[in-house]
Amino acid sequence: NSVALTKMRRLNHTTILSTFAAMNTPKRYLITAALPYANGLKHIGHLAGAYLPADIYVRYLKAQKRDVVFVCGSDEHGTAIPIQATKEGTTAQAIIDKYHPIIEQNFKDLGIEFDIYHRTSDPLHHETASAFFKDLEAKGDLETKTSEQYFDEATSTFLADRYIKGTCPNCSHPEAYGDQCEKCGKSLSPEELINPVSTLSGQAPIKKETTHWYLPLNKHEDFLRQWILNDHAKDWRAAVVGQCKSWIDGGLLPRAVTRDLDWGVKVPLASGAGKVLYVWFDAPIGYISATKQWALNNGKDWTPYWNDKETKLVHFIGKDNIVFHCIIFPIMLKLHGNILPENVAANEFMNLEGDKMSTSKGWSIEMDDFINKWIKKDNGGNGLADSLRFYLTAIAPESKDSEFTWKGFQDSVNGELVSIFANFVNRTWVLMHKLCKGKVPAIHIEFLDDEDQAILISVKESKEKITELLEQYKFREAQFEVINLARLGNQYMQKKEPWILAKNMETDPTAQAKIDNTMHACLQLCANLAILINPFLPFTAKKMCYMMKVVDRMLEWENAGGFNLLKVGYSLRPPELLFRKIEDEEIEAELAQLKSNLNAKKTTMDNITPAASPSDAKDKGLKPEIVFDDFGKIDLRVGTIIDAKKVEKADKLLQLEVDLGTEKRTILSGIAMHFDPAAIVGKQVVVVANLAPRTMRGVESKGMILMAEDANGKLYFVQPSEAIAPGSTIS
Ligand code: B3M
Ligand code: ZN
Repeated sequence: NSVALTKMRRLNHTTILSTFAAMNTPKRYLITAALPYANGLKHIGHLAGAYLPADIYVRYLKAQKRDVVFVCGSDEHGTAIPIQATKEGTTAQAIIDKYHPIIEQNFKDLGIEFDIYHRTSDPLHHETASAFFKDLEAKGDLETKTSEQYFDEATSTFLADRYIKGTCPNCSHPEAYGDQCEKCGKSLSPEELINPVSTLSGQAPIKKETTHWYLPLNKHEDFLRQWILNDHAKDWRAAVVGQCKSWIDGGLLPRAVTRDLDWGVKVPLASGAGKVLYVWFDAPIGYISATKQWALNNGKDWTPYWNDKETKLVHFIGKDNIVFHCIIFPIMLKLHGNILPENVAANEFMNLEGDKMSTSKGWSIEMDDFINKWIKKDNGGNGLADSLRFYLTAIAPESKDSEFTWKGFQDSVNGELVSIFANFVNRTWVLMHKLCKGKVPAIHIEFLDDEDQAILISVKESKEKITELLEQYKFREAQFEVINLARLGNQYMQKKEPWILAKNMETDPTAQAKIDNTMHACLQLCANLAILINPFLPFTAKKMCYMMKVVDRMLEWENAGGFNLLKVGYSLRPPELLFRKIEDEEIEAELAQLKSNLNAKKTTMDNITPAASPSDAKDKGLKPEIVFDDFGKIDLRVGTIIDAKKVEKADKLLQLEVDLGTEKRTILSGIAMHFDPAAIVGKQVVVVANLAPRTMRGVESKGMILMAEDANGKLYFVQPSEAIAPGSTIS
């Protein structure tokens, strides 16, 4: 079969000039993963959102022998830390000293391999952040402004960020913080909160004058438009570009970059005594300090990683951090003379068993818990860290929110890792030991056939595809392709049936040669699988190297795609157990645990927090059942919008005048980001007419209008099918 042979040789000895080999390779890479707040344990949603995809990308780049530095570390400032200290009855310093090492170790146990895991409490970071601020201040890039800010009289504290809570103007979540609503992810300022209260005293704050430094984001709109909406519209994820667009289109405002707090990086100016840098000003600078520390540790120069245009900077984050990494930090970098990110690979959220993951509510799986329960208990010997990595990547929320379920974990591990990947590797090893004396068998050219050739071509093609997907940050699909290749391996072996040939040894003199060819191909395929799976499942790849008696260098990417990885005659070790099955009882125990965590937290939380808002039920199925009388209490009327205008200093609110037939009402509605006021005058709407009035921004809102929202967050008016008299009832 000489045709097959020539083709096989050609494929083996020429490199396919893929689009990527031809593509310009950056001189070096700097990869960052969001710095976790060291205020508590981190859950697997965090892992799936930023750290795991970043780690996969970095492992791939390193296998490509690229110059890459992967930085991360603890974010130890901001109000989240002292607040946790109060909760645990200790100091902020004690909190970060407790959580920093735990989180760092958790990442290690899950195979997330940073080149440096730094911390923002380090003096090097304080120096770096101070110098950065001073530079911008000296160049006149910051503005100062004196304004009235919320102040808690009971504790004599200015209330910024997490020291203030209130209702989210965007989604009505009653527990939104002064910097962000954790429910809908919107970035907020304390002024936007409805009915704000101090989280320190529980009292409504007063306003008091204070002076702060601001970064005038508004002055950089043109730059952002050009850089994001024009230059990166195609290569960034659609959701990232979309969020940026709505921020820019909504009009950017100057953003305070200092705070009246004593925990953080001190403002390095005499006039800033008693103030610190805003945590979101200092934290991303933490990427730079981490790079500096890495350079110091390794005798390297950090500067080209932040200053040379030939460096490719990529941030891995969760979607709630988009505005900081795509808008605020890039403006800071530009002003400071640094390079800008080439990409910001933000993931959506990963939910858990039908609800949003939340450590405080007890509805989450902490990395620490998973490690203690699953990995440590089994002596880490069975690839459970990789099993988790595998499932999290298989359901990676790359383009939409996804959902972790314990059943899904079980199905994914048992159905793909165990019965496809591990099964192929294990069968290959067992048969090779049984039929080929534990050595890599020779190839017998005269017996090679089309199937042998096809499997080699599949390896080449799959490597190309996986490479392409990884370069595009499509980790989920890339991993799927690796499993597909193992699936092909199983099919190939099934067709070849070497165990049948083995039975015909006496009658068929060619049987051993054919068995050798098949087992040779299967072994080479396993070696390829080790290389291709390595970015995703590094522990597994290592075990496979051990089985093959090869050094880790074999895992270099350029080695994949050929069938010459293992030398003929080389003797191999017995098979290792790569993964174990996940049993039903284990899944049931986890589900029961989750429910009891939730109940335990719920009893403690019921005393301190208001009841969940109706919108809590929004992202999952239906709200709890009600009786007709509950519904009957709501007075719904048809109204006609007769006037609409923006509310000053509230970019989300529209002030509507609504004709209700017998009276005209002023109603504030959080729809300003969605509708042009002029375009909605004349529209009919459904009004909750007997809702208690509420004052926002000094305007009394009497009633609420109903809106429908689709999965993309787009809003629609709810209205009668034809225009009818205002005041008409709805029931
Ligand atoms: N610590 C928020 C978070 O963990 C914040 C990220 C900082 S990245 C510079 O989601
Ligand atoms: Zn919200």
